[in-house]
Amino acid sequence: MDNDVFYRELPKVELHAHLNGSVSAQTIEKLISRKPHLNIEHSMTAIGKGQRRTLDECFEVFRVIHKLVDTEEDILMVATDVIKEFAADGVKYLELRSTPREERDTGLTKKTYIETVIKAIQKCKEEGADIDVRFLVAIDRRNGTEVALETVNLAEEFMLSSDGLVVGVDLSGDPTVGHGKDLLPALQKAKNSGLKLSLHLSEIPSQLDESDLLLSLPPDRIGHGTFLHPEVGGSQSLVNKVVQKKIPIELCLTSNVKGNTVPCYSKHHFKYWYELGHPTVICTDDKGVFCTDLSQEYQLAASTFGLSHEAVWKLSQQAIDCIFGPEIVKQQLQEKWNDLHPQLF
Ligand code: 6MZ
Repeated sequence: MDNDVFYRELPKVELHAHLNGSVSAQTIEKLISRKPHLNIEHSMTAIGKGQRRTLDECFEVFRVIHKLVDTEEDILMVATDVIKEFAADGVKYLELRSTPREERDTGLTKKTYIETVIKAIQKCKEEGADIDVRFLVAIDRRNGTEVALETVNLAEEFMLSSDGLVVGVDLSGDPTVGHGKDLLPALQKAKNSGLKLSLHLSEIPSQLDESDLLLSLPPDRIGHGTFLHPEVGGSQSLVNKVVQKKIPIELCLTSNVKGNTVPCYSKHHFKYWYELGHPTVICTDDKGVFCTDLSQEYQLAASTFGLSHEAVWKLSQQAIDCIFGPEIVKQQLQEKWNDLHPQLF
């Protein structure tokens, strides 16, 4: 089987995808044509092949995309397109995450924001897309204690009313801004109410205290964890906590290379955690901004670290254990993987 076809056909689980970072070039074009007065060009919303930016510059890109996505209609289109694109890439289970925003000019509220994402998920299901989608409500770390609590309250409300579609909370945003200690009460509240937690941890150096504090919750999954291990200035005690609690790590190779937090693919911390035998899940982070897709991320991991097709299969199958969806969904996904295995090998 052709190598590209193998990766496309490989059934995959995507657990770390920010909605507005995942908007494809085609959808950006549609948004630009809706809002020509903004004078936004596609080059301002994506980081192309071979290009690298600082994390700061990446966050500027998100601000541009947010200007383009500021109505319910935009969110419905963006979320529907993103879900269908993941499905077309062979993703069978997707956990999307997004930060609810309010926009005074358009009347968008945080509540209608979440409702609209849920509507998009239901619409894709009704239209027969071969993908199970769940939603994580994101807390932007720069907004502090009060907003974090408000976000968790909303997430709790939707966990009860969304037919199981809202399954957790994400902590993300510019890692140079704010401190986890201010967000701890909100995260603890979310956990107590049964929401799962996926937290961006140690995405940049010098967050060791914060990571130690947040690991005490503990989170159910870690995003990036780039600087947790001692080889890059982290600590053995942090690694021990992650390993003892078996907390899966979501790893996004291209995002970290293009955002300049790792020097090159071969130095990516995938190697460290994979060799430890620790549960790692390959993800895209922001497939639109970083111009990638999940098939390509698996292929890059395999070619960089010499993984066989069997090893890649195991990696994609092992991701099923790390989802926040219920046990029954895990069983259904395992069956799907078992059915598809003979077609690939
Ligand atoms: C931290 C990130 C991120 O929420 O508007 N986001 N947070 N590190 C990253 N690494 C590159 N990539 C994306 O999607 C965009 C938002 O997701 C978070 C940021 O808060 C960004 O504003 P939503 O759908």
